[in-house]
Amino acid sequence: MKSPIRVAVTGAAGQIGYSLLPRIASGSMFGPDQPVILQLIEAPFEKALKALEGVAMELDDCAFPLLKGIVMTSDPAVGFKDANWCLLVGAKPRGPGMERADLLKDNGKIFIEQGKVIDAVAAADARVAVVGNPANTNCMIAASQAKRLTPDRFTAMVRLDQNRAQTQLAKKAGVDLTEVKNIFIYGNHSPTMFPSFAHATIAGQPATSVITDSAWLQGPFLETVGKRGAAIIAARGASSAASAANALTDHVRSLVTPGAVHSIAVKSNGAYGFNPNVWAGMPVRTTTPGSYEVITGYVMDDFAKSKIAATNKELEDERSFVAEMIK
Ligand code: NAX
Repeated sequence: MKSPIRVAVTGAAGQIGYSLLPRIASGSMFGPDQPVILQLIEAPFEKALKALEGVAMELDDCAFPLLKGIVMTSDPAVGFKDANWCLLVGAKPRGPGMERADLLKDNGKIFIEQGKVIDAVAAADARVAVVGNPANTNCMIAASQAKRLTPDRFTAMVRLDQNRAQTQLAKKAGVDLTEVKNIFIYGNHSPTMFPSFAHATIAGQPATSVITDSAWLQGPFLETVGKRGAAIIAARGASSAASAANALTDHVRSLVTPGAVHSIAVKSNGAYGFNPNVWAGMPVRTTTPGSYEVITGYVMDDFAKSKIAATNKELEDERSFVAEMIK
């Protein structure tokens, strides 16, 4: 039996947390032979901490053989202590009448503190995956506080967007989902993201030769993927939770599986024309567990370049809103 790894999860009593924790504890994220200790972090409010107790009771009642311990806390220094993975799901939601800049600043404070504490107390091999929105910029903010952990340790989730895009292409082509490969998400986790359909393949053929309706690819396809979160809120009365938890499971599982090819938001280093100071969705290949290389060399046509320029601009704007905080 391997020794347990420590997985810290913020926002553990939220709706994504509720779907996510059983997946971690059952082995879906780290494999069926990897025991885990869950370190659950919630906001310091009675209601949240009470709800967290209920979640922990349910985890106990699942009798997961891989679950070797549960820590519950509102203190990040306790929650992130020796954590091998830090899954940053908790964030402040946008309230009525709240400007995007205010949301960025409010969440910025949370991610500054969490970035500092993770850098101080997490395990030497710690990896961070950010889900709480605005995910790319929150990730950049957390990474900006780290002196010990290098920026490549900090990734943000665009896998839900990738999964959404994959399904839409499969439906349009009338093929099994598994026939769709190499659909990658570039840029921000927001409606400006760009799912690069021109590099995708369907049953081994270029997606654009299987789906020849380029107006659909450039219009309804991008719109459906980009606005899927809002469509789910309109239908369900609550934001995506099960699919987000599933996507985070995929994000981490791919990152611990050498050879996996997938989309994550990483520090850009200028690839594909992104500002080197923003965290942008990119295609990556996992090298060793927890490490990756950005796949470069995909050639972008003018349409793709204009979409990437727009999502890059949004990321630059978000960075400028919080510039004071990350100095
Ligand atoms: P919920 O509001 O259900 O849960 C969030 C939880 O975080 C709450 O229990 C809250 O008490 C806790 N929290 C707030 N501040 C905290 C802090 N400083 N430390 C620890 N816990 C804290 O939201 P949920 O639906 O679970 O969504 C969580 C986040 O994921 C939101 O920011 C949401 O916008 C974002 N999403 C990101 C997605 C992505 O693809 N990157 C997709 C799904 C989701 O919308």
